[in-house]
Amino acid sequence: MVIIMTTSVLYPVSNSYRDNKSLNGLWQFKFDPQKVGPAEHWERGLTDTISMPVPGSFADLFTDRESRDYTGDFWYQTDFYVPRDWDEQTLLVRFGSLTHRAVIYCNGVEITTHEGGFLPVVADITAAVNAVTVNHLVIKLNNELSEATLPVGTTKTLPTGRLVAQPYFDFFNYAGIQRNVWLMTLPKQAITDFDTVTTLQATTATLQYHVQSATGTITAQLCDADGQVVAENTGVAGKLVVSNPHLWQVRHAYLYTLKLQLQVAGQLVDAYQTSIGLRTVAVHGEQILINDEPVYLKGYAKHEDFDVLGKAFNWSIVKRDFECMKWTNANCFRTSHYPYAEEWYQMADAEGFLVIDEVPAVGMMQSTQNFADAGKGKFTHFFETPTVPTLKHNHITQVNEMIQRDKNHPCVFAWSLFNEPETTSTEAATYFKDIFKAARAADVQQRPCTGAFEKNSQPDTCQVYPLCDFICLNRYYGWYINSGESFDEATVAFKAELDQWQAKHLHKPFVFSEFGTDNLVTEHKLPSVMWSQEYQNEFLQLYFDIFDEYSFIQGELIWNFADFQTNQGVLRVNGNRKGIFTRERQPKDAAFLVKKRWE
Ligand code: BDP
Repeated sequence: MVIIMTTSVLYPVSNSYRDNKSLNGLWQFKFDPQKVGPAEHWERGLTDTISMPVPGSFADLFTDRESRDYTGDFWYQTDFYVPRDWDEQTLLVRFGSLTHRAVIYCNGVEITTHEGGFLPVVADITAAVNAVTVNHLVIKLNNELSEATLPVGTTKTLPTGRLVAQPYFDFFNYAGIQRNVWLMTLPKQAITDFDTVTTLQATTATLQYHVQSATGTITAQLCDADGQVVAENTGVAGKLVVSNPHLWQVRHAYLYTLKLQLQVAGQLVDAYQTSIGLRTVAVHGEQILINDEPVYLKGYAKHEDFDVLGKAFNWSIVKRDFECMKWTNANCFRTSHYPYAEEWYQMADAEGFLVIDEVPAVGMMQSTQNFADAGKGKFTHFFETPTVPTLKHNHITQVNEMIQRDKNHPCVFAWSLFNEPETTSTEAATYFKDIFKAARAADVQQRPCTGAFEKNSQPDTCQVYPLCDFICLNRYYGWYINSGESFDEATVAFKAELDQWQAKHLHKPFVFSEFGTDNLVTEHKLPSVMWSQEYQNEFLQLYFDIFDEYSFIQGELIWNFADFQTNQGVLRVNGNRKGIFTRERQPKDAAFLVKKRWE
């Protein structure tokens, strides 16, 4: 499916035709618990504000509980001038994300709205800006959860009238302007989007490209890492054929630069350049193939999460996480449970990491302890509720936006379309048929589509797994069930399930997309007990041994890369402690076990 755009979500670049300026910094901020902002015309300019860093998640910056747990409307403002030489161009403000929904105003005029907190929002402010005087950019945000929006949850009103988020998912509901903000130009006649598909021949690779732009002539060049042009073509669509190509290989990335230019009436009017990796992805029988070679996935399901920062984008965290992942010899991660900031994928492209890119469809079971209930057979008729049509619309929109944003990254080799929904009803099957259909229609590369299944999704009951190209299982035998003194049961129960999957002869790869135990760095015990580091090691070893017995298991992504913040509860010790690394990114004992296995 081709998405027609009035603007462009392409990541900002600068060249002779395009310029941009970061709007990151200290913004003005105000909570609006009574939701009086629109009636009092806060869009014209905020008063009585406090300062707030952008990018930032507001929650952990405060010292009082009310502000940390604030749920409802909140407003941001920054003021800016337009550089003098930026006239005659389209002016865009581009947010990496606005969590979870936003209305954008420029100089008091509503520009656009957006639903969904983990994908870019672009506002065309050309008609609203003052060329010479100061401009006011005001954003109204809202972080309430509902069963009609992603990620799924509810919002509770306390007796005091305060709203609090009740996520049906297991991570803190961080919100705010959490990613980079750019003021940027787009030429009036511009390149607005492009897609690419690689195919491999005996000694050549062909990059088929297709550009969306204003009417004109497109030239496409592919340059190698030394800047030499290795292939060239003219036309909105065409082929760039590379002899003796350097392929983008797992953990041995090679990136070319794709340079696109637009000419109108003989004049060069726009250019766009980006890194491109030449690689193919396929699923064949029980194997996942990258460049026709089988790959076994080793790595983690992650979160965007850090002390104080919450979910705020920060290059140093990205860098440290990749260094830690490389140190353990990992080659893959899943962006559980939402698309991450775009810069994560840029680094994954450069480092040769495989990424399973996940849409924020998490919490599709009415439970605030979903993670524990999932293993115990709870069923809530989630897909039979009246909000499902609206939810489905939002889900499909976000699948489209995610694929639109990430389709040209070589690191992204699969789309994860959900995490742990109820899958045993015909309503669920109908719902997900449409989600998969949308994803397959949106991706010209036809990457494998999957989703992560919890324990209720068993071989004989799950109605959704046949839609998947490979099957991702989240399993906690030995933690939420068959744990502690019953640990011996875990092997029996786990293998019994795997035998059932095997007996189905699906000839599809299986990937363990989650498995792990909570543990505290302070806890050591011989013999092990739950929450000790020894227990985590024994649990992981048990899983590794079992994985090695089944040929259809083609990957192991541990839950979780690092400890992370969640809502409070008796099952959480200031967050989820299943990290192989601490929240500060230092290794727990298990990190050494994992490093050795993946060597
Ligand atoms: C799974 C969820 C994940 C949780 C994890 C856990 O997919 O979000 O954090 O369990 O309980 O059910 O640690």
